[in-house]
Amino acid sequence: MADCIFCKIAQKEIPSTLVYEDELVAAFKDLEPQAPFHALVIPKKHVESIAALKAEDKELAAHILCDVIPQIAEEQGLTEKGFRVVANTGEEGGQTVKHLHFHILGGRSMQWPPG
Ligand code: IU
Repeated sequence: MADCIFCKIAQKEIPSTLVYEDELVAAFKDLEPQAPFHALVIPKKHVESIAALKAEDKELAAHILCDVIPQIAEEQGLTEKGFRVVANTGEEGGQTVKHLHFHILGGRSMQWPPG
């Protein structure tokens, strides 16, 4: 999508610190990290949010959750101690960038409930 900053990051029109990339997915360090490790996993195709996922996106969503996130967690040494995955969705969900993204946060103890 022309004006989407995460599409531009996925297309490398805007630089980012990539931690993972394949044909379908990119993951890059968050510019305002909220934990010692904080990355965002995005589909390269524009999907607004979890609420906008369609049946045709099942393989993509499964790939992100079953393959990409566990691989990044393992590579970053987060698997044993644990980490948090967050997908803020919509206005009340606190989503500020309207391109689906999964935050991976790790390297410190997390609190619950979130704010
Ligand atoms: P949110 O779930 O939509 O609120 O998260 C958006 C995140 O994207 C937030 O943590 C920002 O720091 C992050 N981010 C970024 O890493 N690079 C950018 O160019 C922009 C936002 I815009």
